[in-house]
Amino acid sequence: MTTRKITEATAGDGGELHQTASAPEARTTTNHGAPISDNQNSLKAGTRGSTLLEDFILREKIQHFDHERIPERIVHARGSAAHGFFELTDSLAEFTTAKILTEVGKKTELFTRFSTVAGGAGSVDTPRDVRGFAVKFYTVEGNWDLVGNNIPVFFIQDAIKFPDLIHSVKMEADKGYPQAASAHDTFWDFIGLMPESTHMLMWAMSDRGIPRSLRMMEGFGVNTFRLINAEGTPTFVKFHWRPKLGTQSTCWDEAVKIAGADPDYHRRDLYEAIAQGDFPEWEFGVQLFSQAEADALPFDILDPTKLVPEEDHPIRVIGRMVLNRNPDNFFAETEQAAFLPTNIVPGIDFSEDPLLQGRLFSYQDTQLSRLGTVNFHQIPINQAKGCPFQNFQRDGHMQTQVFKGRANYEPNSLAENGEDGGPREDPKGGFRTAPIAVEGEKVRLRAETFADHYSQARLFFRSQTAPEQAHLASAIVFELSKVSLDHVRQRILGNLRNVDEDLAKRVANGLNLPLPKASSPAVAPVDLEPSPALRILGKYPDTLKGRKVAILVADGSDGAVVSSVRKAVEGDGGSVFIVAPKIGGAKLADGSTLAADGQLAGSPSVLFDAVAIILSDDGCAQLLKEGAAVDFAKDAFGHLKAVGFTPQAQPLLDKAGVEPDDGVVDIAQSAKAFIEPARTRQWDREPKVRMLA
Ligand code: HDE
Repeated sequence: MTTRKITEATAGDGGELHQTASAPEARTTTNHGAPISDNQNSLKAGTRGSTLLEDFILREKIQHFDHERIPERIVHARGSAAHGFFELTDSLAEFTTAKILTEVGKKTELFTRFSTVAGGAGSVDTPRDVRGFAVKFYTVEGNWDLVGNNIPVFFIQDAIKFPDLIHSVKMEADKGYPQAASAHDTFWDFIGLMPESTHMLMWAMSDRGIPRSLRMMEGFGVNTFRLINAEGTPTFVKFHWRPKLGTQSTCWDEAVKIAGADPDYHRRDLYEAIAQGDFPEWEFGVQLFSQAEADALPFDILDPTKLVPEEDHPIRVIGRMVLNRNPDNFFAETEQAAFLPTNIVPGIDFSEDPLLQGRLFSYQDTQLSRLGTVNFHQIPINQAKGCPFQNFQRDGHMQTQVFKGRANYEPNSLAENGEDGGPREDPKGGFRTAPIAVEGEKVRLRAETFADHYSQARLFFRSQTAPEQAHLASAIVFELSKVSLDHVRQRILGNLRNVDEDLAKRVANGLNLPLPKASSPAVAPVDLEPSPALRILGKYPDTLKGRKVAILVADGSDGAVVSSVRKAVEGDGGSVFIVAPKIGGAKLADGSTLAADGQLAGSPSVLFDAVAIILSDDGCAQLLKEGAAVDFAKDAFGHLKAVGFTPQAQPLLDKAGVEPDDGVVDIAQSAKAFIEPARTRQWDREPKVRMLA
């Protein structure tokens, strides 16, 4: 009797905050449906006694919790995803029978997951890395997964090298670090010994490796596929995604600081944009090649370390992807999503690209270890939604389908007895592999057409603008400075001489090392016509759309200037984020309070695309004593952002080393004048703030 009273009293501690239910549909139950009376206290032998093994409610709850984690993806573990749709705008009926590529105007549901490659699931969003760009289209002919990257080429030409590549880039086996970073011995050791990786290395070391937002990245199918038309004629195809918001990257110093300020920077950015109805959108395009056109290319279309410049073979835009819904549950959807390059639909087929061929095995296999069952296709995010999925595969772990009848084999004649005989193959509408002729002996060899490893690396480097080349060279200097093995650095420098003599010299200078002999390439590189489409800078129009401008205010700030900046920014498609020393806001000159969206220490300028510093004399005097305010201005300037200011903020700018230039704008005079520089970065400023290689 005493015990019972005390139990009720204990349950009542905080009971006012505690909601209870009596209606069956509202109450908490065990996994097997038994209603739970108390979800706060375990069953004990007396109020101060040991917990009883008999407590099945406690055991079930804890045991389920103990098993909440599943193995993370061995690569691409860190990811963020969203639902959306694909809409075809131009039919490819001439080339394929795939409904998703021929029914103009039709919207197909999809789920897209972006990821980094090297880091674990809990690692930061902004390391220098390749980004995964995986799209699952729920088509009426089954799921089509286009599992691509934000870089159009890959490090290796054959799948058999993939485990070595990944072992080398992940944290070193003995030390368990560095996490999510390629700047260490083993990665550069592997790369130096693998000249075919040089082209992709250029991309990874370029600004593409440190994107500003997942919404501002291009995407590529990388491997060559085939489209098959009604006559059975194959056409090679390469797939492209182009962001409506344009491409944009961070500065390296900025990416490093964002990692501390907001490790979830990209995930939050994607989530918030969609939650606010600012839906990210990409154009979908294809490059198409007949066999004759492919044969005429200077490179092998089956070689995944090569691209085909869009200046030579333009991208035909045929549709768009809009991401318009955040996942309801991160684990159920983003984590359990299983992408498979083998998910293709009738009218699309593989090529013999030896990297793709290996991928066709790997993904199905990895899902078995990650999701633990051959029935992972029944998890809602992986289920075909555009059509039924049915066959005679049965049973297995976590079977959730309840099949009726006894037809679980084929052929069967049960229908003749009036029973349901089950699904049947469809010789006409079913998937058919294109009857491509094959020949040759069984060999472990690579085609000679794969042997030129440097020409396209050179093409990429020489196609970049001057600031992009400087960033690329500086990135290699940074990474090689973290490498401790001199012979590894020497080998890389030797390889770089085959890419571009100037690049090699700049890197050697940056390391303060002599330039070694060039390594001997298997095939001498050739000079190709530069391809401006390989740049980020200038490729898309400058814009404030999807960008965020921080306005720093303190007590005494002029509300009229705040309003005019807000109007100008929002009028140009950007959004505004008010930063103040205290989260409750600042008292403006007119006595009103302006609520803050973020407190200064937690909202450094690295998180924004441009900043406006609107201060009174007193407010500025106070902020001169606040390191976070000085860093706010200093970093914005150092990261080449537009800095708007009121003249009263000048002492803060002086202390932060902000010098006048076209991107430093007096917004008390004109908020509009701030907009043009705010749409981009001030590249001319860079030599003033950073020593680049
Ligand atoms: Fe992957 N890759 N990969 N990969 N990959 C995986 O599958 C693999 C490659 C890519 O958001 C794994 O489900 C091999 C190229 C993305 O869930 C695994 C080879 C490209 C994602 C795997 C490659 C990619 C993965 C790990 C060389 C760009 C994340 C977890 C033959 C075209 C998908 C998983 C998501 C994931 C294997 C090369 C893109 C282990 C063996 C090239 C975007 O199966």
